[in-house]
Amino acid sequence: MAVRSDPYGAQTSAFAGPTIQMDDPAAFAVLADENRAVAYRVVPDDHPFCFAGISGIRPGAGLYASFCTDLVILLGTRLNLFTLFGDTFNPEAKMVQVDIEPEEIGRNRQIDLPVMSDIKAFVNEVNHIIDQNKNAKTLKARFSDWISELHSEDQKSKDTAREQWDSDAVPIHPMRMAKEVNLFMNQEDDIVISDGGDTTIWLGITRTFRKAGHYLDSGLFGCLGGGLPYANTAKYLYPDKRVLLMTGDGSMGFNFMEFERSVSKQIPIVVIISNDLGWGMIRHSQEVRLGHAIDDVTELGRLDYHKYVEAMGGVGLLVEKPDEIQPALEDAFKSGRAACINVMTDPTTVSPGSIALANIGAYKL
Ligand SMILES: Cc1ncc(C[n+]2csc(CCOP(=O)(O)OP(=O)(O)O)c2C)c(N)n1
Ligand SMILES: [Mg+2]
Repeated sequence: MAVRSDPYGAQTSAFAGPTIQMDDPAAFAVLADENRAVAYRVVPDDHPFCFAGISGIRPGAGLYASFCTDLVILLGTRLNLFTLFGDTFNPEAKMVQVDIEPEEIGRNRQIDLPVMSDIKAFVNEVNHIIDQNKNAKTLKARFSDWISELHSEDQKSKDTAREQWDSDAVPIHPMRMAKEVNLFMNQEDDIVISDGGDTTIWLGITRTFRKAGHYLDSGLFGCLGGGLPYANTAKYLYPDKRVLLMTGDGSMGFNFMEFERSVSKQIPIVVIISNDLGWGMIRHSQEVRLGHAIDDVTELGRLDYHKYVEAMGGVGLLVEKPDEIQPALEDAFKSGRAACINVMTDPTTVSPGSIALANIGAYKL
């Protein structure tokens, strides 16, 4: 059995109350979603039944579970690009779709059991029935082999990715950078925002999501440039929470002057830039699809973003080696001022998102 909970289940009341209780009674394997745009995360990544994203690029057992499962329960989610419109699920699997909006049910794939409901009410009811029938133990036992199988796939997949997370390379591997950010931003209330192409992929496949509403990125439609305004707004609204934006250098350029607002309004956000000298995701997908990049339009060159921020009155830091990342984050947050950490990352590392973009035919040959 695989249950998928989704941030795009905007109809749920995930923000309004406690997260869905899935821990005890039901032997659900919960596949969290890759589409974190509005970050309605309802099941934390460190939940024992959460096996990471299902789009196939996040290390974990999500995709494996999607292929093997015989039952999929979609909770307030849409079958969109990230699941190839439902094709990543076992074609033989029975599909249950729970949604508060009836017109959402049955898009892109035939549904065996449609349920019109708020997903929180639905899951509470399921748990209630399991409690009433006292069959939590039986269910747990029945699915324990499946859960162990998923745990072992999860481990295997993460072991394969470890080389990139642990890379000591200079220029820095952006996945190592994402790992350092993830380690540092380890409090449940930390707000982490992502902007950029490959940068968002590296962070998205690394971040441990702990609480609904605490991770934001540009989501399915991928409109870049919102990161800095998101960060300012988040810190303005929640001054007691740590707010960090990890962004690509290109995306930083869209709204760079918003940094002046962070400084003059005394909004102490920390922005960490993966500076790969260009529009990485575009460059890489061109390389994969066309065999070469169109340099004229994908190269930005080396810009000293940290110095520009200093000139506006903020804190600027330059990082060129992986072990400098943690101290820089420490200094940036300690400063209590708006800060920019300019991290020089490897322009040649190609994210799985760039490969996917090349393969979905974004370029005509
Ligand atoms: C507003 C907007 N313009 C253009 C794009 C197309 N686009 C997707 S990824 C990307 C490259 C982003 O470069 P950068 O922010 O430096 O991140 P990197 O891929 O290098 O990590 C671009 C231009 C977009 N998604 N949104
Ligand atoms: Mg870039």
